Amino acid sequence: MKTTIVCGVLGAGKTTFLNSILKQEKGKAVVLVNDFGSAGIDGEIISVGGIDTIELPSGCVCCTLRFDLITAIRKIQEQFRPDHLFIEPSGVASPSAVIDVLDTLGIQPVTVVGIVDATEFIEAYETDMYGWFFKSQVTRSDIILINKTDLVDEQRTSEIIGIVEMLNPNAVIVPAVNAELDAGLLRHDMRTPNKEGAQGHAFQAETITVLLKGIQRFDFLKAFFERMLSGEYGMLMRAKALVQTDRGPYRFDLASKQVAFEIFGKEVENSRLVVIGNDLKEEKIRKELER
Ligand SMILES: Nc1nc2c(ncn2[C@@H]2O[C@H](COP(=O)(O)OP(=O)(O)OP(=O)(O)O)[C@@H](O)[C@H]2O)c(=O)[nH]1
Ligand SMILES: [Mg+2]
Repeated sequence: MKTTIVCGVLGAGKTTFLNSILKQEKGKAVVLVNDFGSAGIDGEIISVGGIDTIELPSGCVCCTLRFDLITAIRKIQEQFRPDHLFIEPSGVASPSAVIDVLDTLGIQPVTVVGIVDATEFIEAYETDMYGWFFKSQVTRSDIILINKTDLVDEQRTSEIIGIVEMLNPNAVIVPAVNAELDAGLLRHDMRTPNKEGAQGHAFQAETITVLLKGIQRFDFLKAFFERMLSGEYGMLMRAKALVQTDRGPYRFDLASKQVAFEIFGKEVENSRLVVIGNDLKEEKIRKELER
């Protein structure tokens, strides 16, 4: 079983990458997601494409979930016997912990794809806003996608490539839009040896999950997502939702200080929204949504 680990900060484009690469996959693929308080949103987004998707409970693979991860991978091997396992750890995890687990289980070959969000990479790098695991996502990756290059100019993309090259001279670096990668590049003979060892992570963020009852008004939710950008609900890093609205099933995203929404491929039974950030105004958020 070959394994691809997809890492990158909150909202960088990991799930987008999976959806795109899975379309090119010829063998049997299974996806394991460990999302940061996502209430199963990523799992549902991926499985709508017909791919078997297993969710690890909310938490972080590099801290409390090591045992769960081992159990889940063993189960996947027995139950599905996939040719290719894709793992999307939460955006606040270092790939090292996952690589460690795969080593322990004797699983190879393993490729790590790191997704960099071009709109915030330089700020995150210069201010060290995510702590050490952010650099570790770059230094431990074999392929690095500089994603969302449609939202920055060429000069910015070149600057990012320069920094990424310096941090990881061995990686294959690919600028991308919508995390598109030619699957041919996903060779599994490119792992660089693990010099770093697993560490805990220092990043902290709050997460709020809101369950939305009944059919929601599309216009209201769109406006709510736009208001979230203004800072009135706290320091938001990421929000996402799957919602059954009066215009049908919709997926809403807030990432890279942008709001996006698109129609979702199937009816949403349990409409839900996840907000991740700091100093979140939970009461205000709930009051407005749980009316
Ligand atoms: N403009 C633009 N938007 C993108 C690009 N790639 C992804 N997005 C959007 O960014 C948002 C987040 O993408 P996801 O793929 O869900 O990101 P993620 O890394 O899986 O997010 P988490 O799992 O929550 O950490 C979605 O609205 C995507 O459509 C890109 O290249 N350009
Ligand atoms: Mg995701």
